[in-house]
Amino acid sequence: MSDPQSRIRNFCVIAHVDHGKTTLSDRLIELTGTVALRQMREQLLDSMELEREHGVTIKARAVRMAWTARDGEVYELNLIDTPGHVDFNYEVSRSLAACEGAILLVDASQGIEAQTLANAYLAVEQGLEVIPVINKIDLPNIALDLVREDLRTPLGFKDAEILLASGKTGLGVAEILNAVVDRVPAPSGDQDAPLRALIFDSHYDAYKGVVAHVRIVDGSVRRGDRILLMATQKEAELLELGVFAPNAVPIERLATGEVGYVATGLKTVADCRVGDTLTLATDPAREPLAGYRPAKPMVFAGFYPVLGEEYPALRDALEKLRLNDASLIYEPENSNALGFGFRAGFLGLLHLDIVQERLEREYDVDLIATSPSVEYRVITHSGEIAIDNPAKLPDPATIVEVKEPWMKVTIIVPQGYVGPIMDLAQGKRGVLTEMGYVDPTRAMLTYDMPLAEVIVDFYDQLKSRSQGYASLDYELREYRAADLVRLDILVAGTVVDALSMIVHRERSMGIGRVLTAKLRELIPKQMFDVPIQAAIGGKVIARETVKAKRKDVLAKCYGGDITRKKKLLEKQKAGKKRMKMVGAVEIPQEAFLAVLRIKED
Ligand SMILES: Nc1nc2c(ncn2[C@@H]2O[C@H](COP(=O)(O)OP(=O)(O)OP(=O)(O)O)[C@@H](O)[C@H]2O)c(=O)[nH]1
Ligand SMILES: [Mg+2]
Repeated sequence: MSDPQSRIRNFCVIAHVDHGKTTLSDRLIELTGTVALRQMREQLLDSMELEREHGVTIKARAVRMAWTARDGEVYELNLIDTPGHVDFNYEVSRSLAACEGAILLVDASQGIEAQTLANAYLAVEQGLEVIPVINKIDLPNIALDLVREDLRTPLGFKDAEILLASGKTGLGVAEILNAVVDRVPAPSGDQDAPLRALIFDSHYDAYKGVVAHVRIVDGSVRRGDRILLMATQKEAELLELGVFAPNAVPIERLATGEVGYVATGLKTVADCRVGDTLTLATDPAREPLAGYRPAKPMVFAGFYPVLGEEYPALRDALEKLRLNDASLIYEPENSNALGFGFRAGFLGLLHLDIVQERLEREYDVDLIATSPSVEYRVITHSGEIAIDNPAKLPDPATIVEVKEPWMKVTIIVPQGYVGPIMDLAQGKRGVLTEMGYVDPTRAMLTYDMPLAEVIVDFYDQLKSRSQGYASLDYELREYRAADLVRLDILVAGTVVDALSMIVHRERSMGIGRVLTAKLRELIPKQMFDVPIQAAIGGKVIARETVKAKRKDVLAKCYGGDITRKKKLLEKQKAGKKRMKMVGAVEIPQEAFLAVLRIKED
């Protein structure tokens, strides 16, 4: 028998969103007999309620499988299913660091898309063996030759390397497992060296504390070992370690090259960071592993409890959630309108939505989210500062220059839609930098575009103008100076800091007008007239008024129908949940997000 380490294969499944990673993982899990058939369900690895509802993977998930290869030996395969959405790219890059190989899936009916390229490049950069697989070949009317062309030209694969499969019917799945065994190298770590394990993910368990998901790079670890976290210098005794199959199954020992989990018993996030190296306290490694670059949040928003007394609950919830989400960052923030809350940073708008939903569902806190903002770099006479909350933009007199983030935006779109997409990009201050073709039917456009424009309904517009066919990827290019000013909103004469935004001076008038009009619709009538004003540097540029209400709600009911009355009151109560009293005026959640729905015309 060969040495066990030579029979380990660590690989992940990467692709554009919806190209079938999780469904294919189901088939891999089934064919290897990892889960009993009666316990199988579709998209097994999307175990979070939110993932199942949205049909989208949010978290990378690891699974250990056993596979008897053509040489008759049993191999230990560690699979990581990754998310495809651009916001969760950090999950992908961390997963890649735990693997020697990657299966790159391409939907046969779509061809390669923006995220296919982005993820493939990531895998190649990290030195992984990439196995290209054309998936969903059960679908009718597919043009396999075009998809092969996609994989040949932009990505440089050879026809002979490309596998065909269907995660739906199971076709080609055994070939994929065999290719993993044949093409992906075994892990190369040193069994006799001191333990070095890379923490690529973590979650929190009420009983076991912080559970670190690890890839053992060198050495091995056993139950009962005393471990040391190299970055934080925290020690802990391992009460449990194990593998994901895909549920946690305790085992006695994890050896070089293996993927599994260790329960640290630690109670605070900061002690056991994703990217840190775990070693033995009794025989520590000298050098930690390279780890990861920290996640780079792109959009920021304030989270405030609807009820002030829920602040501690929100703080606890964020802390716990942070354990399951290495890319979430936050710090306390104080708003004169909304009170005590947090400013949190996200990888994108979907990430923001997901975090908000998880906080409300899993931790049962009601919160108000302010409109998302990007991070600005402000050069003042006394130095440079980063501003992620528009309300904090300093006095214009002290500002030399304001810079905003610009992205490199890649769009893949069928030729027929190139015109409308170019119009859209130009309207968003986009500058075309490159135009090429991925195959004879589809163009690839590269733009430089301000992130602030990308986050305001660019994706939705892109989809609607291309009938769903365009795909999008973006990454930070650089910070560029622009003529930016702070637009303040006054409700009943008081500045509501949570509604402030940073806008282009040229467009500030238009935005001020649209925003005040929008707010007039969204802010419910009060017992008195409520003026809503937009101002720049104290100068009012737009004004609307919410007229005082005349009748109370019940006046709408005819007769004495009590159930109807009740319903109406209940509805009103539910609506209230998402309201915040600002001075004497109630402002609903939607008002804080109105900024996102601004369309000037
Ligand atoms: N016809 C067909 N449909 C498939 C196949 N594989 C997946 N699908 C469908 O494609 C959709 C997306 O599948 P998922 O497995 O969730 O895709 P994913 O790549 O994991 O998606 P994300 O994790 O959100 O990026 C689902 O509606 C699946 O039922 C296949 O081989 N054939
Ligand atoms: Mg998935």
